[in-house]
Amino acid sequence: MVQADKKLTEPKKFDLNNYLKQKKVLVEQALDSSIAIARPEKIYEAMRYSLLAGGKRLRPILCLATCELTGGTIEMAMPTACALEMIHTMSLIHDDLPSMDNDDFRRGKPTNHKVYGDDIAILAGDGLLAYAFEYVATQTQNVKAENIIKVVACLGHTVGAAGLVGGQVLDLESEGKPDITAETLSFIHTHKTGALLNASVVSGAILADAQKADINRLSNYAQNIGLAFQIIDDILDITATDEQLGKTAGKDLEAQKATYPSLWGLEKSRFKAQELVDSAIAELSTYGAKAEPLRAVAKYIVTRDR
Ligand code: GRG
Repeated sequence: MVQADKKLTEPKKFDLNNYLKQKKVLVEQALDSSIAIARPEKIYEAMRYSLLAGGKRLRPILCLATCELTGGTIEMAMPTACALEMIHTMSLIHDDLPSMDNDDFRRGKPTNHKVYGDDIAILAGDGLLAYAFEYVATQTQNVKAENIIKVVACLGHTVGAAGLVGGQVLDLESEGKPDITAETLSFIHTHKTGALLNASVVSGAILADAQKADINRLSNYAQNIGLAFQIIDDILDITATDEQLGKTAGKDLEAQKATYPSLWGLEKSRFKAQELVDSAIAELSTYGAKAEPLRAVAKYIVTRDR
């Protein structure tokens, strides 16, 4: 009897797997209807090939979760959530090109340039990038115009030289230099990986018209999970299989890239990632049960195996 009472009064544990699964279905449906095939068919097919190839959809899910946490709705955030995935996908297409990381597999499928050729892969990336901005500007509803403009500015800042592009340039320059400093490594990853995760969280809050203090707190959360995400990415490149990752594992070692495990070793890297996730979760202390999705996503980032 006591046992049964306890079960009734205990708060229900948040089911992250179910949450991620449900949100992923919503995002996949929205992405599928975001781009129709038109003339010239080849470019639309190439854009859809990579955009609909799967992936964890972490960036759109973070945007939706943050918008809901700060009082907005899924509908308000979905166009931006799709745009974040378009930007992420275009960065993967360009990153995989022979002139960059030269990868043959991504998300368990041949990379875009392997299927369509380098020329179309570059253009598919460009097409997705341009469409991401058009999509936010034309499809966002029930959000103040000034907040839509803020999101567009945030995305522009995030993809450009102050964000992904800058991080990628320093990453390319650091190849074959396994002795780069922790400071340079941190610069690369806060720009290459952290910036888009930060924009995912911040844009969700902007769309919900959140207060500045909330946006700052949530941005701190995002910066912490961003770095943790990259540390785990570096660890998985060593410990996971090609099948788990959907791409060739062990590429960092082959390219003589400095990584967190090469600087700190595997054990310290795992410890640091956990510390960052704890700090991220601490930023959510004022939100109570409403922030369970963001807490669970933070925990997932260090426990994921792909
Ligand atoms: C943005 C204009 C513009 C150009 C791109 C190529 C480039 C400049 C930047 C590289 C960015 C990049 C590929 C960063 C790596 C980020 C990363 C850790 C990707 C893996 O993300 P997951 O694990 O992948 O979320 P899935 O497939 O699950 O979505």
